[in-house]
Amino acid sequence: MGRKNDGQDGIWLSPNADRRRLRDAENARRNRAEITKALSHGQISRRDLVKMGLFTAGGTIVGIGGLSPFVRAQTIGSSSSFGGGSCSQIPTGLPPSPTFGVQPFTQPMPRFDVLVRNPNPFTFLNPSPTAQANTTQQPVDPALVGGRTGLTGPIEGRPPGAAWAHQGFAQFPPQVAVEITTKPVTTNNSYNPGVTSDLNSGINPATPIPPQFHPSFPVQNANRVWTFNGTFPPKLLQVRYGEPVLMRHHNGLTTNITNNGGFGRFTLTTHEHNAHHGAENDGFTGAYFWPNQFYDYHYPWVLAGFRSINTGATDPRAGAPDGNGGINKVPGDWRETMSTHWFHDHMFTFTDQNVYKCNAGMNNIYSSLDRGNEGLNDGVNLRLPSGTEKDYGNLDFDVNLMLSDKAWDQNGQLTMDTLQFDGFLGDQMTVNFAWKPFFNVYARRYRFRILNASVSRFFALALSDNSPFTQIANDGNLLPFTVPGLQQTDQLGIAERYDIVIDFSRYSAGQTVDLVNLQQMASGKLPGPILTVGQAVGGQSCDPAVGSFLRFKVLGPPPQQDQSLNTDNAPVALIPNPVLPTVVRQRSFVFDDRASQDQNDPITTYTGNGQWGIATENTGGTSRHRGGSALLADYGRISSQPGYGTCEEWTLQGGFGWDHPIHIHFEEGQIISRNGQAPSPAESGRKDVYRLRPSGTVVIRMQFRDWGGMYMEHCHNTMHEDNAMLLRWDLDSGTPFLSPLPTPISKPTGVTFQAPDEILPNA
Ligand SMILES: [Cu+2]
Repeated sequence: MGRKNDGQDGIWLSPNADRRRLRDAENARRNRAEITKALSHGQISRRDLVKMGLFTAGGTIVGIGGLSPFVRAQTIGSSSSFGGGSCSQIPTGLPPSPTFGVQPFTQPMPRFDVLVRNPNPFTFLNPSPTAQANTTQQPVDPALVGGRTGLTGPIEGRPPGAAWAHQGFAQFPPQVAVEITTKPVTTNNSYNPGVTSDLNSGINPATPIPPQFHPSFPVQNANRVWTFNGTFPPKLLQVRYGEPVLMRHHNGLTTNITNNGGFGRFTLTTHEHNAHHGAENDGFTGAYFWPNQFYDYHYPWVLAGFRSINTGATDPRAGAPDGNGGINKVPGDWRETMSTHWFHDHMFTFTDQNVYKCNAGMNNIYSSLDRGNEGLNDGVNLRLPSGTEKDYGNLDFDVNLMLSDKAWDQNGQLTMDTLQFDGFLGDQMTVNFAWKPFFNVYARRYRFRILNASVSRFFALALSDNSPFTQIANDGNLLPFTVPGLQQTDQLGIAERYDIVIDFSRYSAGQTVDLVNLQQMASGKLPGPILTVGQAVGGQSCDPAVGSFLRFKVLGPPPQQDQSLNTDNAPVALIPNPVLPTVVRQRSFVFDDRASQDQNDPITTYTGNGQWGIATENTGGTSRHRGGSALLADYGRISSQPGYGTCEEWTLQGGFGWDHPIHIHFEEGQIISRNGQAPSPAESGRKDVYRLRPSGTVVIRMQFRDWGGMYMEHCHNTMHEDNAMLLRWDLDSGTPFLSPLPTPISKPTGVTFQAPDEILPNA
């Protein structure tokens, strides 16, 4: 272990803990909330906190002055035993979230709210979308510019000019417009679940949905929760290959930086995770935009390799539903077909807070292989559980699940301790922003697209009766072969997605079975022990987010026969891995703590006392633990410049007792080995998040092609990402790119550019 246990590790106070300790914890929470608030309002910097003596050199808060609720607490190590009867507990840093006497599994789980797709983007959107950022000027609210009046800024916050123009805008003109606005939360009066009420646990979509984690919990204040379109439940985007989308994202947050309920930042940048798109549409952490601005994201939805493979679009496996039972063939490699994505805020050093405020949605991608229609039998369609009514995109038996742990204060308002630099854990489980709901199912096969949208929590999932299920996808991608007969998932790290098929035909009407979290955590640094189902549902865990969190209630036989692919028994071939060209370069990245900063740009650099960083072979070869030096985030620093059109092998190294789920933007990778061993069947497909495991090393291969610009690599424990385990890598795809690419500097009056702060040697 690199750092001693200083009291920041998981302390889970029982709601029945001695009153003085609870009172101390509440006082400490208040004091810490004041600091969090000042940080989020930009009144103080993390560096100020160090000067004030509130942080240790290691970046953790010192146990003085009522700031740490743990000063007098007994600590529980991450590998501590569960049970022992002494710790029915609550999570790190906060008093227990009240549940107001409400029983779990008493509210229906809402299906996602399907975003409206509008035809004719060029006439639907006003102003019409443009290849380069629209720099039409508008007055800037003085609140955004220190009270100065009379200033103007662009209506679009995208960096201007050719280098940030939509790549391929003329070749792939948008055919669908989606308009979304991130707003303070309010009541949803236009819920579109995309399915009938019997498939949505009886929810009547015409009934307004207030922003509550449970109908008997308080309504969330507008400044505590910020969502896409300002409402619950989370939003679902449905797209298909060959149909470019223009997503116009409006920033509808207030211009008052302090109107955030104590956490979150009003500047936004949206990452479609892990789209194969130009970097101008990738939600680069420094390309954020301001209240009253919009940002046009152009999603061409092409198959990777489209410039060199199947360029004549002759292979029906490379295609998309055409709306009439046929296939619209597209160029590219059919083995690169993707299925389950999500999109979320990526604001520099505030991603954790903004995503935690519920600024996250999901994106289902439909293809000729994965059509969202289980009835169409054309020899290409894999007929995964979905439905048959529509040509594609049936959601009847294809269900998105967004898992996230939350915490709320004594008034039931969403809250967060942003000073938990090791990682923030909530003590309450939500699915689709609903606290411990139930979901009605018919006795047939269902596909669940399960996303871990937490800040720092890992999951391991099982059914409460230990029944088997089948994994069909990992991250965005269908596996080479289904993995049937699983009784629990692998660990599901932050931002990972597992698609699983559960066959409820073994149950009869009136029976229930729960989805259970087996993954105990006592620290945001890494997952602890994985419990058995018996232990997890038996209430033996110290971790209140362990146990049943979603109850399936079986309605009985389905109204129509299940026509989906039988994935219950033997492995079935889905999508083989793409064939990778020869590796031209190897790189290593070490994810470590005790990172340092060698730059001082006030905008592009993480200026605090950073906990986490990344070492490359160019920063001394290894991490500080190994005699090298990990660097804190600076989005003006170019750490790597892989060659356009090449394949590289990257070694991602963790260790020292932490687990980092590493996300590499833009390109899917294949795991070559994990600690020298071949990956498990469930990890043998393409990935975009790689859990390193404590002391783990993962070797992956990726090719870099089709689009260019500045992308990122970071830990997706967003607390680690924001403090400051993130780097920038650039891909130079030729004209119009400059090499090096200048760094965008976002201001309400417009984005300017500056030379990179640094290009690492041999990048
Ligand atoms: Cu991490």
